[in-house]
Amino acid sequence: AFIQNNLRRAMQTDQLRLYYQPQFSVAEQQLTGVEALLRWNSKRFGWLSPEAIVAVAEQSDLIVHLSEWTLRQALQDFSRLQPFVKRLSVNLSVSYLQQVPVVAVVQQYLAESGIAPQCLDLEITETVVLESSPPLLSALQQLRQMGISLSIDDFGTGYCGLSYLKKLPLSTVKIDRSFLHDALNNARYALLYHDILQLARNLDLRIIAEGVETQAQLKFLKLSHCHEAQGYLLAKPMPLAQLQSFTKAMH
Ligand code: G
Ligand code: G
Ligand code: MN
Ligand code: NA
Repeated sequence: AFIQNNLRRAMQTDQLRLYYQPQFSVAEQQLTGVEALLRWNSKRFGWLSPEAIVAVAEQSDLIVHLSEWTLRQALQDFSRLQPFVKRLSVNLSVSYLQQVPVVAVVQQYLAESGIAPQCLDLEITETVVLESSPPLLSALQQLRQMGISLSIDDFGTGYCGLSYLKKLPLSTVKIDRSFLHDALNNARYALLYHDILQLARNLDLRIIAEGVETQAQLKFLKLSHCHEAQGYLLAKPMPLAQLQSFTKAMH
């Protein structure tokens, strides 16, 4: 409860920040989009990981405020990146999606910011499968029909089978960075990585490789015809002002 109150105050006093990590096409290394990542430099606790912040928020209705703050702030920031950035990804906690009529909220924020739904991508984790209910599935379908894209984050780490890939209205899978790391250390894991890519391709999903840290990994992704890549090798998460210079310099 103590840390919850601190987080509540942090939100009220403008202490939360969004950083942005660029994503690139593997073939040409062109900027394809940016992912918003939550940051909180707490006076009391120092830098806290977004997982920790979200876990605290999920214990109460704070997750609703936090998710909506993030979505609204990211869309507002994104309007300042025009025309250099074409896609914005925002992580949404499944517990938020269960609590709120998310379609109406997203529609409202898009209208406020003047951003086209085709520019917005929402990242959810595989836990959505375990928690999925008919209303949640229907909300995801409506978001897709609006033109918003939906990504599965940390793909492969959720231990929940694969049949959900057909059931959920997904556009993208983001392959967890642990698989890429393993692929370059072990030939059998390299084959596994290829199989994951093939599976996603067969389902017409766009594929983003997470955690690209070395040239060798990037080369592996090129040879494997992976679509997009994100990672420290290409660009680290950065504040909006830095992203603005970064994207201008790329043009
Ligand atoms: O930025 P970093 O790599 O530390 O993020 C760690 C994890 O926290 C990532 O998996 C990311 O998806 C998640 N995360 C970052 N920002 C948010 C956010 O605003 N909301 C939610 N639900 N998760 C986030
Ligand atoms: O949503 P997700 O957890 O995938 O968010 C990406 C997280 O991974 C962020 O917290 C970001 O800081 C981190 N990250 C991004 N690129 C790299 C990378 O190349 N290597 C590692 N280890 N972490 C990364
Ligand atoms: Mn993510
Ligand atoms: Na991830």
